[in-house]
Amino acid sequence: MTAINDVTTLETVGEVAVLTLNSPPVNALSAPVREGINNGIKQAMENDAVKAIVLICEGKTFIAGADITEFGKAPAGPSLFDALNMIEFASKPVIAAIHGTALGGGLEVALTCHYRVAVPSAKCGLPEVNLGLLPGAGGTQRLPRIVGPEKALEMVTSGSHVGAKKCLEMGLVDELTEEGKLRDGAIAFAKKIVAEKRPLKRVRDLSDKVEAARGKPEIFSEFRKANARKFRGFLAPEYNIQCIEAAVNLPFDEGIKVEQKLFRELVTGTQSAAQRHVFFAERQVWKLPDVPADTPTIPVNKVGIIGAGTMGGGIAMNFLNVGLPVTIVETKQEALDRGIATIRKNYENSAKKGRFSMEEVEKRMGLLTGSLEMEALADSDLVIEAVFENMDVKKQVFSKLDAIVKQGAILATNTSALNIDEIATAVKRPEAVIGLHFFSPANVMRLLEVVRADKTSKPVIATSMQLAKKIGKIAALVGVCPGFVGNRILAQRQREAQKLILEGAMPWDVDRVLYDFGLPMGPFAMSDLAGLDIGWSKEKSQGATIRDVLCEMDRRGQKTGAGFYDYDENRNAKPSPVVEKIILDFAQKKGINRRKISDDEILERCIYPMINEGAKILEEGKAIRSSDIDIVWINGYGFPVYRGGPMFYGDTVGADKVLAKMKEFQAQMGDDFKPAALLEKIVAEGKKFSDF
Ligand code: TC6
Repeated sequence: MTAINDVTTLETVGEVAVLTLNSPPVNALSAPVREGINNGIKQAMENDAVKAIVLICEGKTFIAGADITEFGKAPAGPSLFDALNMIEFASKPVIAAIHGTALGGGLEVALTCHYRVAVPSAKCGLPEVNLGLLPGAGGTQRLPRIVGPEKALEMVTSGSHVGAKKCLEMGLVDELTEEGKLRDGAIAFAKKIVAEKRPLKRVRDLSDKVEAARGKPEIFSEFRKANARKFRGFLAPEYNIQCIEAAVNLPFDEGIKVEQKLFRELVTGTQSAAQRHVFFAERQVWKLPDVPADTPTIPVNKVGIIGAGTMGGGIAMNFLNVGLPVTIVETKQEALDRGIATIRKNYENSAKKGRFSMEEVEKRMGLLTGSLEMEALADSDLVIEAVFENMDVKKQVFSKLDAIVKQGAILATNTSALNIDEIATAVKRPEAVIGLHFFSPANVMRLLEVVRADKTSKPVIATSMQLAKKIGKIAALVGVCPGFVGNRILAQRQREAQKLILEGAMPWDVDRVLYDFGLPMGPFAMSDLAGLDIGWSKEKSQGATIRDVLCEMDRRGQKTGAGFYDYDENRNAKPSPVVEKIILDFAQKKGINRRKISDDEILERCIYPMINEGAKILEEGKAIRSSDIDIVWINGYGFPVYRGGPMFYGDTVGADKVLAKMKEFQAQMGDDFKPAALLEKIVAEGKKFSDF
């Protein structure tokens, strides 16, 4: 065996050379890996005894793609194209042996090989679109030549991972080998190719599938139309589509030129930078500086939930979904029955949509027990309280739990606003108390804010994070403060949105600007959806806000057919002349001189105070890092991924510009816009939010 470099070895087994890459964690195509491929293939070519070459990886996976950390830096070592040419134009067959995942540049390497074998558990995909990119190493030109443009469009714009068996059917893989015996299987395959004198199969030379699609532009126009909603705001899906179009309409080398040009545009643009930031942020968020990975965790085999309302029921489903038994406690039989029936209905709806079988519904429901007695939670390892948002009620619940639930269990609250340190004073074991703030609908939304109180123990934190992963959430560890991270930042935007409609904008102006920015909906459409009367009571209403006035008129949102907007029978929203008049009258009564407000001002007033609040949260240590705040806002509130979250967006705009605007607004409108000390510091030191 010869070492080609630190990450590559070359070994000859009879007439087959085995080129092995070993660059943990995922064999990404870093400069040494590219060099290893390049020089390894060259050496194997120069050895006359070698008749075929197997390219295989050590560790958990085949090449998982380009090294994402290299994007944006000066190129070093041989280019990926040098290495690919070395493979594709080799005069001896090169066989990719795939296990784990062949992704992005990894699959592109495999596509330049003359043959591909894989174990049944392997997966292939071109997920570049999720990084705001396209497969820029020939992937968009080679893939449709094997699988046809329709399947290629689906793969490159979804970034989905396709299982080996499916790959075999599509022709992406030539043969499956026995699981765990990839090396032997690939060598045997190589020998067979040599013995049968099979010709070198270069994907670039295949033309039947792309030629068949030539002159059928409807393939692309229909695909664009069908996916317009999904792709809204993102550049990369459209660029990927254009590359597949080029593969269909142009000769291979011309298509490669289009691919390279569009790749360069994407890789140097802000969207891809944002999406790469999110890729790393999603991995960083699990790393807790003072709760190391080896912190002991508490085995959680039984979960208790208090409250069978929308929130409690949704939370319960998360655990039932992964096979954990749940006991749900309510005070009244009727409420309990209703809660359990809703869970069943949700599952049955999923089964009807084909997500799983009716047996699965019964299996999950079989794990659920209802009770009217808190004593039923005595042997739970984790109890989550999801009752009415009232401090006294919560404290009573916790004090009761303290007397009932076994020692060592985690006592969690799903509060979205109350002080968890205070809740913890109701028990004799405050170290067991933590906030698990689920977002509604709790069985759907990916975000979980794990709220660490003053006395929460590290095993309780570590267990909560581990459980979050198990139930498929993305969890951010945050500290106790009003609204925690997500809602605290939201409050800034809501305040400005309300002020803006009094000062001169209309709800639909504000909503349009934020929708165009990339949010799923604006604040007023959101209020209408949620119901304007959440937290509102007729008795206490004094007509002091626009909301009060609307609720008093029974304009309580979509459910009453009117709120900030008017709705038709299909719940389509229309700007409301009634609301316009209410707003104008209200502003007049308050002596506000309405003025024309520009779209820029709407955006800056809604978003910059959010960034500023994020800086305050960081300076108070309520979030570990700025990218955690981005994770919260992307996964809990639909902040556009292609803007990287509010803090990354702050860096895109420039902290100095954000600060200057905050100061300008502060001078005009007061201390709602007072810059955070950390914002001032970031600008003074020429730093970025992402440095914190
Ligand atoms: C491309 O190929 C473009 C080509 C155009 C031609 C130029 N680079 O996810 P995990 C790190 S674009 C650098 O926790 P898993 C990751 O940050 C690329 N680093 O593991 C983490 O580091 P940490 C297209 C990478 O087993 C560690 O590896 N490819 C890369 O849950 C472990 O990762 C993709 O988009 C990378 N490419 O999942 C695939 N990939 O430990 C991206 C991972 O310091 N990768 N790391 O935090 C994945 O989808 C997954 O990592 C996985 C493994 C499925 C390969």
